[in-house]
Amino acid sequence: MNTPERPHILQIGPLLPLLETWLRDRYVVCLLDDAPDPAAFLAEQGARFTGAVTSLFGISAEQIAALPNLRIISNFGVGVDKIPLEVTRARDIAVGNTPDVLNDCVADTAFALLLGVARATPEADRYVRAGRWGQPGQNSFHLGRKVSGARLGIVGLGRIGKTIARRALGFEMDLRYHARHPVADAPWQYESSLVELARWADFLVVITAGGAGTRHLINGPVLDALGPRGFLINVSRGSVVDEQALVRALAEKKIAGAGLDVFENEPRVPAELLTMDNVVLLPHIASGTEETRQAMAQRVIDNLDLFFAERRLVSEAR
Ligand code: NAP
Ligand code: 8YV
Repeated sequence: MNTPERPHILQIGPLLPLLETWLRDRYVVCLLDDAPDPAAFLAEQGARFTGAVTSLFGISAEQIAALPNLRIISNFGVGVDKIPLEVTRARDIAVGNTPDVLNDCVADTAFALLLGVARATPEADRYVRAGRWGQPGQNSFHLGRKVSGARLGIVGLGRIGKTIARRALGFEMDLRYHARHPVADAPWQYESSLVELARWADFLVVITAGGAGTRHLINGPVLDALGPRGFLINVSRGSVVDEQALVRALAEKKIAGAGLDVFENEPRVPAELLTMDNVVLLPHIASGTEETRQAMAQRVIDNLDLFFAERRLVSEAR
């Protein structure tokens, strides 16, 4: 008896090795990067793929157009700003993502950045490693800023924003938030004006969705309002912050510092930031723990398996 052929999946960009193994155990997987001429490959072979898996690389409208039988895109990540949803909707292509399983780790990373920049822990670490501690003629390490009890403004009170808010309770922080709409069950004060939230906050943590709707939400006026004693933390998408305005604000000491996990042109980081001690820089690792990445990989698989079995997803991005 013939067994039905397994669905063909187009893999866009490298993935967690464990996920690559799981995918190949279940499906016929083809890595687009292996093709010497990806566009020619898609033109010739695109019709055989019913599924695609991607992550931060996304998938372009042109690539989708070259996949006439595509039914599902399973994204390794909750943010789907690199997937053209207007195109997938028009073609009735399902888009799966990985919400909730990463809330804890992204919230933890927001606090790692917040504490890192306020207490200057990376800079202090460099000071110790350089043998400067206790050296004659060296001043003692400069004082940091107190986090416990400080004012935290959260921009985007979604799944991760709420998790960050709960972490802030442990630090007895005073909390307000901004989003386009107040959140019905949130006990914290809603601020309809982002500039006013920035003016109030000691720490402004950005955790909105990315994409066109939030591009450069954090701009010059918001940074001016945050002021010379305010810190910016970004764990959402680089596109949400006007990076040139941020570099200027840091260089001119218009804000106190920044903790950044994401950048406008990753993996490129503006050269000016590399020499600033009041900036903590991470290579987009907010969800990057063994536990969370494995849970995200499982969700990528579950979304595919459920879709091919029952035309449903565990978590669908809309
Ligand atoms: P979510 O539950 O959909 O929350 C998104 C929040 O953003 C909502 O509160 C939404 O509220 C707000 N928002 C959307 N557009 C806005 C706008 N124009 N102005 C102000 N607020 C706006 O998403 P989530 O699961 O918390 O994830 C949030 C994002 O974090 C993801 O989309 C992803 O880009 C990013 N992320 C980054 C990492 C990382 O590794 N650094 C990891 C995971 C996720 P309203 O609709 O009321 O405006
Ligand atoms: C990345 C993220 O997907 O979930 C998101 O939106 O940005 C991250 O979890 C992850 O780093 C994979 O590249």
